[in-house]
Amino acid sequence: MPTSPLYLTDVTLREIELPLRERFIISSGWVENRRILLLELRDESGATAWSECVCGEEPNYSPETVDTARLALRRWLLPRVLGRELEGPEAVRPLLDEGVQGHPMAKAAIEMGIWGLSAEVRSVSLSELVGGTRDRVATGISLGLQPSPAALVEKARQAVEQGYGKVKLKISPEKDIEYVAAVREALGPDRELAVDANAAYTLDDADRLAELDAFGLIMIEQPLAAGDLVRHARLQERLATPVCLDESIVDPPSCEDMLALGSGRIVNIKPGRVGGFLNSREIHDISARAGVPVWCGGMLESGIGRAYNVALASMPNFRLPGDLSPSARYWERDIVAPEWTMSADGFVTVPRDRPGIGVEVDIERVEALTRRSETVAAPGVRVPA
Ligand code: OSB
Ligand code: MG
Repeated sequence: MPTSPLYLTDVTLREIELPLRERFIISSGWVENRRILLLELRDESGATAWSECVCGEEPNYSPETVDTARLALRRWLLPRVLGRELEGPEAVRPLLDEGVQGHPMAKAAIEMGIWGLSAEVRSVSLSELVGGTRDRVATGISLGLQPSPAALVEKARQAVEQGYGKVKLKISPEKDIEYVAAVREALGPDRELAVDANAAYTLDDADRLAELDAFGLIMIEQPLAAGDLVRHARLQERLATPVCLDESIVDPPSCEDMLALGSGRIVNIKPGRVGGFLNSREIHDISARAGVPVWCGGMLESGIGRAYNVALASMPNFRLPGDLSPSARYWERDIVAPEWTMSADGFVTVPRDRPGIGVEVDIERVEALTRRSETVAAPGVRVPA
């Protein structure tokens, strides 16, 4: 593929507020109005690409938030890439990591945006640029905590009817066995069912978690705290159900540690959580070599972040359905056209026939939803006020 270096002239940081159709509750918190940080990157040829920072408003899932990411982007991260020769998207990670600890979601928003911009400039699909091979990706749904087992059963039934290939139930120590039992009973033994605890348990709960083995789950996602790789290994020894790690996998070394310790048997890759596409690809490759399947997690992204997830999930070792629900599951109306849809048999199409991220941003709608906006420019570049 012919490549020429990129020079970013300016990046506009916008915060929009996009109301979810319904409150999404997990063991560590909840969200109703999604505050989303969007980046619009521009290069010296005038080409642009949009990307999304996946942080939440509160630091319940990870330490980063919309507010910390905006600060990190403006103050430390954007100045490292603006006006600098970028050989290609693979060159971005070291520039962002040098001298800046942490802030993986803020870093990923830039790094992924440069993948998107490169795809645009080279006139290839993002999927092709990152090494994707699939035309469509299997889709699962992640159901938030519900007020009663009956309410959860109703949601799960609807999901199966809509065609989802996997149903994931959020659990907490207050809402686990009884809820999972009710859903398994209602859906029958053959449905792919998973649970996600978002780090709500400790190793003292091992006996209780082992009770979940009775329900034939395809995985239990992140039962223990993010840093608990050793304790996850102890827990995995006691469970028949495969442990999948989400919050614990923050970069390629943490994935290697999981494999070395036996802390889990499946990896959830969220490109924002691991600092971008290059790290995602490394984690994908490390897992593939170990015979460990990966799948693409979600962070209630708008249609922009979803485009990146779908492109990533078209890589070959994404072997389980991703949390890649269609736009209409989350929003009255998305901010992209076309909106993301799911086929009746539970697949989302990878837009491999379109250059760049494969969807157009609905600027008017973004403007209407914008709560704040600022443009950070390379030295010497003038931007309209
Ligand atoms: O743990 O996977 C998670 C949403 C916010 C924070 C953490 C998680 C989630 C989800 C939603 O499960 C998945 C989706 O975007 O549909
Ligand atoms: Mg999770």
